[in-house]
Amino acid sequence: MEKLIITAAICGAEVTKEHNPTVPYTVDEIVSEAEKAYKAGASIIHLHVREDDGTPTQDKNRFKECIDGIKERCKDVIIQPSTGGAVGMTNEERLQPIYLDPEMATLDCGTCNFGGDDIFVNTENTIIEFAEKIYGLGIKPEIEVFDKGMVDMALRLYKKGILKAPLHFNFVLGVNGGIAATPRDLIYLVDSIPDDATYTVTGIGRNEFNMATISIIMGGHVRVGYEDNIYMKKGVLANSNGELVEKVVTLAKELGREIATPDEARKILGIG
Ligand code: KMH
Ligand code: ZN
Repeated sequence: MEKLIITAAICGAEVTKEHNPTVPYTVDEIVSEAEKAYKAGASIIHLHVREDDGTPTQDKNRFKECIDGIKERCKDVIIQPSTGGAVGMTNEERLQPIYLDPEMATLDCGTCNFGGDDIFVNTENTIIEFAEKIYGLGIKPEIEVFDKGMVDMALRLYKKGILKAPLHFNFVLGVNGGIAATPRDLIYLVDSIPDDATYTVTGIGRNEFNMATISIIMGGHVRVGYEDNIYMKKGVLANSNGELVEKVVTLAKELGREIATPDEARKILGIG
């Protein structure tokens, strides 16, 4: 089986220090959390950034400071800025980090409820605009899927030539408003994508490690990190993103799956 690519989503836009005091806000904290995740075995850093007070931002300069710091301490890691940002941001705001020459960027392929009154809006025209800009800059998109209809949207745009093979998906299961984190629903998503596509699996909250385990067994890849879950197990907060990555490495080793280096991840994903 292909080696396992581990993505660390170290920060996100929603989780705060009130949830877990080690959630990173400052540039130093973000760089340090990225380094811990990288040293533990992550080959991709999925990156959101914050102001010092924790406010999510897509500011290009703030992204540049964080990306420069991460590149200095994690020489070969793949950096994947978010173009999702936080609920309520404009498209222009969200797109800023793609102009920093990253290797990857996210491409959210549909609209969904995001808990409470929040709606994460991605109209068809937004998806097309983002896709054209991302491919236009030679960046590999990771197609973010929160519900099955988003796979179908991606496949429609693929047939039209707007998305290009090989497609790489991130299946996010367990968002309050998206597809449930069940083995059945994960298999449904995996069965719906082309044979030459790759996928990673993100289980939200308490679903993080059971979804990761299923993906390790099925030949998919895994994303973990504070964006998605702040606990090592029920009632035990993680001390760092590195600890969450370490747990996936342990699971993978127990299940006989080797971990991909960043360069091996590039080959698997067709980057560069
Ligand atoms: N923060 C969510 C509203 C992405 O990174 O592309 C969107 C998100 C997806 O996190
Ligand atoms: Zn994200």
